Amino acid sequence: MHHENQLLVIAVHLTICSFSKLSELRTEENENSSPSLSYALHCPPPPGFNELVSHREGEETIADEIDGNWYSKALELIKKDEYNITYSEEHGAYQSPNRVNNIRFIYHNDGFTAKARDVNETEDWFVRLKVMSEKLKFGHDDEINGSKSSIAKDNSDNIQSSQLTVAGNKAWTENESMRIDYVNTEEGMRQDFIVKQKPSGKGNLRIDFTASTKLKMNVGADALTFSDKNGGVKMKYSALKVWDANGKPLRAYFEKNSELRIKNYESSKADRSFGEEILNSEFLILNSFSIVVNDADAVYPVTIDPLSTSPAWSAESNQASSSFGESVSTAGDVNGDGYSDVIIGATDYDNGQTNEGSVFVYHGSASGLSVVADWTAEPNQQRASFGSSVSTAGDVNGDGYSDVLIGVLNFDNGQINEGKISVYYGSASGLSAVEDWSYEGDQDNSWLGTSVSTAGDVNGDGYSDIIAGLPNYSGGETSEEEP
Ligand SMILES: [Ca+2]
Ligand SMILES: [Ca+2]
Ligand SMILES: [Ca+2]
Ligand SMILES: [Ca+2]
Repeated sequence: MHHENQLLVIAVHLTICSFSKLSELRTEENENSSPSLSYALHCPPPPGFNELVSHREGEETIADEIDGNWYSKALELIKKDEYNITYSEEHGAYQSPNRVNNIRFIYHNDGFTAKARDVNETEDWFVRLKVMSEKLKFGHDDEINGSKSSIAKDNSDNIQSSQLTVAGNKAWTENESMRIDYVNTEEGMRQDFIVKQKPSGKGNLRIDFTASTKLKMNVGADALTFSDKNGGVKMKYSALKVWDANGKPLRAYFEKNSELRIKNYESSKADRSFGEEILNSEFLILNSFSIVVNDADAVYPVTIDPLSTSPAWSAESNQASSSFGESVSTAGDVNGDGYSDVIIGATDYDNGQTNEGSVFVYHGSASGLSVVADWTAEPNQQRASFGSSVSTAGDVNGDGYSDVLIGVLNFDNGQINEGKISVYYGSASGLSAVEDWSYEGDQDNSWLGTSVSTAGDVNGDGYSDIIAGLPNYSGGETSEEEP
């Protein structure tokens, strides 16, 4: 099999169906010397799928039955949902990507870690921001400088032991003295400290923090910036706004306390899982700083509200936020209610893994399509490009419910960027939570799943077949699995 312009055909066994190998076909229209791979799923014939829409590179066609208004609304919601804070089993922490700022925030009870959303050779930094000391330490200047123990006593219930609660793009943690709110939006990640009661003593209200990082922390009155050795600002902790219970603005500023360099720092296991391993030759800098608030005439509670952003990235941010590399198709009728459903692939969607991709299915109804997805799936593999192509599969298992095909262009499982196609079966309640059938490229850079579609009945045996593009397949025998 050394001819480049072949349509490679493989018969794959699927337990509930029967199979036979399809004959090899030559395709005239195969441009770019790109063979395609066709998988035959020999199943009972699908109910008719004339409504197939395929969205290929260079084509912006959306089927007539997929309303353009609905589509743009659904995409807007997908983009917004990416800012949600979700628990990552893999990393054992809550996290949220922030595409516009190219930051991933990891949430802890006592603060957060910011790092590049897309970690690579040039974007590999982190800042771990923490409310200082074993106990939440805040109070007035004179107490900080005088008897520190009295402040600790005021806050016996420390913030580190309180639970982080998460809803959508918000998270919060709270004890008797303070509440910390997090809100992740395109604007940046906002962290609000709500100090419930006025600490005893005189002088300014002061909250102490540490910032551990390899970056250089620069302290200005109204901003902290963290920059690399070339002076490029990676993260900015700024837009410090403070107000009291009546909404009255209070004067506040950042103040640097000390800087401690730690050589041969070993990061914790949890930190390492986020790629925060620090080379032995490098220093970890433990910066200490305070937010100081003039609360002389303030009515408590007082809210302290800094914003975390990355100014360096903002030029490209709009572009970065505008595209996931979407693919869209009718999904057939995956829940058998008589209404056509729609499938959208967001190839670069980030839900814990950079550009893993995600797929969203929307059930049709008498009142049309909801912009809230009824079904989603994701690969939990960095840069897998799940949803690189999406399509109805017809009804490959003959149960009367439409099934869907999902291409996973850059999927790795033994081979790098081998790609995969996945099939999820429909049911009365919609698509399965986990894939029911899949096939891998099994060759480095074969990128199986560039395109997927139902082929109808290619060999006339009465069963629905699948075609999956395999742009870079090369070499001898195709792998064949036969019953
Ligand atoms: Ca339906
Ligand atoms: Ca994920
Ligand atoms: Ca089915
Ligand atoms: Ca493989």
